[in-house]
Amino acid sequence: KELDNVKNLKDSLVRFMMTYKFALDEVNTKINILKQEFQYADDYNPIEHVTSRLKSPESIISKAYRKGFGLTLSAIKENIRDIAGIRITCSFISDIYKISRMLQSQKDITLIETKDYVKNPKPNGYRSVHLIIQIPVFMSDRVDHVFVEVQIRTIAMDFWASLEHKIYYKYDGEIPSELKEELTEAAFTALKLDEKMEKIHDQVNKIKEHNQFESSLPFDG
Ligand code: 0O2
Repeated sequence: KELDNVKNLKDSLVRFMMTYKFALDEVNTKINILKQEFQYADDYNPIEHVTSRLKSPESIISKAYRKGFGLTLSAIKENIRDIAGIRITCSFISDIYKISRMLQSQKDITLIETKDYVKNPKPNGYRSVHLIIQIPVFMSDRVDHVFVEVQIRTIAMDFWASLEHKIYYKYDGEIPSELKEELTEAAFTALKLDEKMEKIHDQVNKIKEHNQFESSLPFDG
């Protein structure tokens, strides 16, 4: 009976998932607009790349089991807020906050939660800013308010996280302690690199501002 329930739930989930796909499409469009506008207006685009994914029905069900939520669509809809996930990779730490502010200021986006693992990294060294947002999806007969998880990180943070993620799955979550230590050290190196790059970025901006100021001065008679 339990297996039948899981199968029925899985079928309904396929339809349920469509709303999340539409929500992803909407947020992807928003990010694309920001990206193109940055390029035109600033000649500098802080968004390096964007990826998105829908959580598979299998991993939604296993998360619901693991967290002890009821196996109903409404319980899943309310409690699992990373079914639609978007990851934005940018160049500098300051860009993370710039992008985060821009998304939050859009009228149809409701910010539900911010997890700032850049200011408060996880013990293993994981850094990123996670926003749980909610956006309206207009269907033919209703408006659904859908949760989307937006992860914003630098290239260095992304490099570290993708390797750590692979290792985590390879060892089924039980990373040997020596490797764990090395990963935490690597996270620290990535942090130092981000800080160094931010400093250089600031210096370049100052030089640019100075040159713009100089060239705006009237010619000496
Ligand atoms: P995937 O394959 O990227 O979707 P949860 O961890 O989901 O039970 P919560 O509070 O929702 O609980 O998690 P949180 O802290 O917001 O982080 C969820 C997602 O952030 C993960 O999704 C990862 O994408 C990323 N993440 C968080 N911590 C780490 C980490 O230590 N290392 C790496 N590489 N990624 C991390 P999923 O579903 O685990 O994976």
